[in-house]
Amino acid sequence: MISEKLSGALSDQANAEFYSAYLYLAMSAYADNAEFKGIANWLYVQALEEQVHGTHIIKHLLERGASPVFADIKAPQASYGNIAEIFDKIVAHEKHVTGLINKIADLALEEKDHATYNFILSYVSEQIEEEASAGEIAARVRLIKDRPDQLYHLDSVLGARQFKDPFGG
Ligand code: OFO
Repeated sequence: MISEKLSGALSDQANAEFYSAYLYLAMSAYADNAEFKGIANWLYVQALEEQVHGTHIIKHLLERGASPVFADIKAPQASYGNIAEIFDKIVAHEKHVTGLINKIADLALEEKDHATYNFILSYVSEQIEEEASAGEIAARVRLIKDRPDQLYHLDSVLGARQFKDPFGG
């Protein structure tokens, strides 16, 4: 049986994942309205992935006989100065999420809950990818700063992203 402390931490993490989904959706709406439809697509696909991250945690809690807690999801920032600001914020946000995941891994180890430790490791790996892809796009956006033609090229590249289940389900 999973401890109340660990189950609470996982419920909080599910909430953080759904907040991430909401944040990416708000960013996607901003990009869409600014006519960066490809970037809007990339962000929308990311929002879908975040929903899977959150749902997967809820399912894990149920499998372990725990009751997930469904708390309020705070409103995300909806307005941005430009595309560079969006990707810089994403990099900072994903680093923050990595910190949250690592704390859960620490707690699972401390409690010798190997099932939760094993479960959370997939999120540890996922965060490596999340930070890397956001960091790569942020760096490219910074490089092409004053060249709208290049930004539109990046927009069409990011428009090709398609949703795929991050856990391969
Ligand atoms: Fe769920 O990884 Fe991003 O936030």
